[in-house]
Amino acid sequence: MNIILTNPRGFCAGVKRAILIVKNALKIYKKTIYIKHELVHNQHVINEFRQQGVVFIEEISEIPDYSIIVFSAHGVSKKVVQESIKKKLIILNATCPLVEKVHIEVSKSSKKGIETILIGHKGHPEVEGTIGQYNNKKGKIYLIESIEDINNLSVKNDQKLNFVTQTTLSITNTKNIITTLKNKFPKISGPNKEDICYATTNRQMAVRKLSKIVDIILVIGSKNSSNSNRLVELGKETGTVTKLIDSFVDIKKKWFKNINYIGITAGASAPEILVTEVVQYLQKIGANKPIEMIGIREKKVFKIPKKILKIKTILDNMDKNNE
Ligand code: 0CN
Ligand code: SF4
Repeated sequence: MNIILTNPRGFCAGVKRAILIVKNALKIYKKTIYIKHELVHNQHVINEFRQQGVVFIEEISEIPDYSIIVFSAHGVSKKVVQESIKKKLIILNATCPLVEKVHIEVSKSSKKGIETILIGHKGHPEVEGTIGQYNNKKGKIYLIESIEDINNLSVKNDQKLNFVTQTTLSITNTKNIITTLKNKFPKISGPNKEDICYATTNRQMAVRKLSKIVDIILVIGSKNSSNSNRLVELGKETGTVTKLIDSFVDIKKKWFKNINYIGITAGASAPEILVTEVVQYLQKIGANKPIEMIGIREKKVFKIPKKILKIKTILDNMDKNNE
């Protein structure tokens, strides 16, 4: 059995930034760090932070006034920000800048009262946060998940209409939805392509390439990770057996009967340690040394908020002086 490791895979710039924010917060603050929702949708990451005393919550009302709150990479609604300010919380915003970009667009449309269509998955925290940027009663934000939803959609003014998308959708599905949307509402404006982020795009392109050479694909990612699920869907669409696993523990030996090539990828929130463990497991049951597939090199880095950077620099300098 041969193992092919896809590139790029695993952590994106937004996830790295979110994790760095919490790691620094743990060093800086001596109080409990609360995180609204899972910082990123990965069980391994969440459990590690839990072990360090981080508390995950869903509602701002669950925590005491003056607490420290981190907003997850998926972003929050304006209402959540207002609630946090009202409770005098120290806010550390780990929303990915690429999600923030979509928030700004919706916020602008909201101010102008321009109706907005959001393409995304109902119930996903990013979708809730994005919908929650629209607070103009004169306009409206509509959520659509599929082409069928467009058929049933009627807006008040189709001459002034805008669309945005969730960042972690399927590229091909979304393209089809946007084409249908533009056919129904020719005057609609929106991003040049869509708001799907670079990391989602690159990981999907890599899986498409991978599917041409392997017999089975293992996607490392948690069940609630949208971008990881889109990789599974894509693998299956190409006709390749594709499995979503949280870690090597989920692997079943029977998957590898008559299999020569195993492809491995990881969602944007899955740490590389999980890939290493899967490879080690597969080697233990007879696979060869893994081969890295050539792919796009991602250079994107997002800076952490100045508020954290400043305190961190002061603490680092104090450490140096005490050495
Ligand atoms: O798995 P994630 O935490 O989130 P979704 O793919 O479910 O949106 O990955 C980071 C992405 C973001 C925002
Ligand atoms: Fe940001 Fe994309 Fe990563 Fe989400 S998957 S955190 S939008 S870079």
